Amino acid sequence: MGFLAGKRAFIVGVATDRSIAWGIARAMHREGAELAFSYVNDKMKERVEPLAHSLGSRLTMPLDVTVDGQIDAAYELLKREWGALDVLVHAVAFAPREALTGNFVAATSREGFRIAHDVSSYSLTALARGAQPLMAGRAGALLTLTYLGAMRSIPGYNVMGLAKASLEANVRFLAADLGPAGIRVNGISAGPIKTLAAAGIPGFRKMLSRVAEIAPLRRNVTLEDVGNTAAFLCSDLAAGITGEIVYVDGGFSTVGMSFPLEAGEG
Ligand code: NAD
Ligand code: 0WE
Repeated sequence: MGFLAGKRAFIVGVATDRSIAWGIARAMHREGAELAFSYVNDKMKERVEPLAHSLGSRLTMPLDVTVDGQIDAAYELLKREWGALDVLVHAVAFAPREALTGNFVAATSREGFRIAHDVSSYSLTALARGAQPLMAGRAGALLTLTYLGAMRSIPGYNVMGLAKASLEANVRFLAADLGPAGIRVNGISAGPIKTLAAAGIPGFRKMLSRVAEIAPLRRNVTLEDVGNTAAFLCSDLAAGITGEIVYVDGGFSTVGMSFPLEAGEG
């Protein structure tokens, strides 16, 4: 029996079969969880529904996290269909494309800042509010996805780094608030993975190859790496872990000499 048998998980953030949320869904399904999925708009509905069906899920719904009414409607549907919820996966981030292009100061407008923080951080608080009553009396778990740009300046990540720093603080404040109700809240800081959100980021391929040269494991991380850690963190195996950011990055963030030695030097 899988270590998530009997758990019901709501997955927010699947866009394609390369989405990190999809890697998480596959791992959770393998471990016996029952899944529900949201899609951001009608275009994504066409992509997400067949993916959901392939994991035996018929529970899919629209959810743009910037619209309060859609959050309410999603939880009303979950309450009607399931009555309760064990796991929420938040794998959503967005900043206007111009905000991720060029230098930080030049690229960061008031509106870009607002949108990045609304979609990428506030949405976790809003989704946690809806999940709380459905998780009452159960060992609930919330999980979000973050990136090293929260802690270090990374060229081009720009205002998304500020939004991820806010998201990581959000994890700690939610953990403190919801812990007494038995709900754990954690984040995974993933190394770069080629997803839809990464497509079209200038220099992303080069970033992948540099990380694979420098990281202790000498490779990039996979959807399976992140999915397995996510399944663990949302299971009762991780019952003592909350308010934590777990790095799934092949160790990249732990090294301080960020260039490989030339052949023969070591
Ligand atoms: P992705 O494009 O597959 O997923 C991003 C998701 O965000 C999409 O499903 C998109 O529909 C959704 N989204 C955007 N705006 C939304 C809104 N207003 N309402 C609801 N959903 C919305 O890309 P991904 O890389 O799988 O991203 C998932 C998470 O992983 C993000 O938080 C991202 O920051 C994080 N992350 C990604 C990487 C990477 O290198 N790919 C690394 C670390 C962390
Ligand atoms: O969080 C992310 C990317 C999130 C993202 C991506 C886009 C592209 C399309 C947010 N908003 C948008 N807006 C769009 O219009 N990552 C962790 C992936 C990523 O993005 C980078 C990275 C990495 C890694 C941008 C610059 C440098 C590194």
